[in-house]
Amino acid sequence: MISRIDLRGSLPADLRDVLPRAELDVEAALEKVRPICEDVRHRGAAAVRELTARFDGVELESARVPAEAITRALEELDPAVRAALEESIRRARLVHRDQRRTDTTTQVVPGGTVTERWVPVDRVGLYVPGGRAVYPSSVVMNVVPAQEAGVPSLAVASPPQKEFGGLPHPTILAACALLGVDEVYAVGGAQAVAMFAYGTEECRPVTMVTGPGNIWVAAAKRLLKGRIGIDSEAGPTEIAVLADETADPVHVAADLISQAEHDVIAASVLVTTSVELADAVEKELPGQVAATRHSERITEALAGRQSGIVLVSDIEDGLRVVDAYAAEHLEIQTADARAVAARVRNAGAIFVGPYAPVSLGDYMAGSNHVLPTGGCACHSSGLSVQTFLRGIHVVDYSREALAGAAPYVCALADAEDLPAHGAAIRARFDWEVPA
Ligand code: HSO
Ligand code: ZN
Repeated sequence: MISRIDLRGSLPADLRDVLPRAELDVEAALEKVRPICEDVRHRGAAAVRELTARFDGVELESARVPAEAITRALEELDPAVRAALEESIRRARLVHRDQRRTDTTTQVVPGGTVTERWVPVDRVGLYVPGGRAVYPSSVVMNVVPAQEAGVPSLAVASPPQKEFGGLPHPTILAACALLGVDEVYAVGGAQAVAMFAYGTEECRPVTMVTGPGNIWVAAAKRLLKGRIGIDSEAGPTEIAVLADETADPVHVAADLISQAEHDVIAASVLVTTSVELADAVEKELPGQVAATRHSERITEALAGRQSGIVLVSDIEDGLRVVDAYAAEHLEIQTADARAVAARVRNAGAIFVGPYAPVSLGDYMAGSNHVLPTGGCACHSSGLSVQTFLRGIHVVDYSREALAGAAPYVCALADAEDLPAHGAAIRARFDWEVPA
């Protein structure tokens, strides 16, 4: 059901060659998405309406979801789900509030300061997928950091669903209501990203688009990046577990299965020093998979070449392997898990010890679940308050402070053959460079 890679003995020089990984071909979708984006750019709301009829089979007079529909979705939400979402929002707010940054002022020389001022982007468009993956938890994970960053304007777009009268999925609307988001559009796919980027008669343009989506959404984000800011491109979900003989195979198997549940191309990787644990997990998987609802999807994900059990000689090698893999989610289930976790350098999020499964992080840990996939954790972080902030340097120098810098500026300007740069300084001192 899951393949094995034996790396006991010496590790290969480039571990990434032997570690399994799936890739999405976003490039190929770019050409299909380009005319859609152009159409929305030139014809605005009319184009959005026609594309929605074509792709979603829904005729809508307006893409904007009426306020009553959002309120009603919350009223009709299962109280247990409402309580869970409220608690998820509360915990996420605690963590993300602490990520806020304060401005810093550095005195570089007497009379010369640089202040770094943190300013949120003006307006964010959040894309929320419809169809099979209806994740109100992802609405929480995107909206909370934007709100805590102080983003003044936030709009959500999610595909219209035929079975809900052309509105986005009701749990998505209810999550928006709980978060205080009242600007919601029933638009999906590339046309939603284009609507946000260019704006239409119905929707003001945004400065940044975040949120997961299918390949068309990813392609539209890549195409329009620059005009708008985007978060990192979210690929299929990944879990890696670094475990030794102290780990419980029942828990390890359950955690591997939990993320395989997302997608047939989701990745579940166990890295272990213990052959006994590997055997026990392998023995445990079929029963647990058979007992769960999405067993077909999970079986395909576990059997795929992106998943596997990797055997290593010791924890040192295990750490090398998980660092090379740079998983979106990494669980540490070893003796002294905290100490091992502290040594990990590359992971989107780290889950320490037996009582911090990834599912906790998906919903209720307070951490963010929008994390770098595909190995991008070696250079990027997950969604946070920082994603929505810009640090603006404010330079404030007195005449004396500029005089002190003048000879240096002029010397470097001459060295770069940019004499007008030096002249801009000298003009302030009657064309003399101060001594
Ligand atoms: N594990 C997914 C997030 C998620 N799980 C949403 C359940 N719902 C990517 O981090
Ligand atoms: Zn998940």
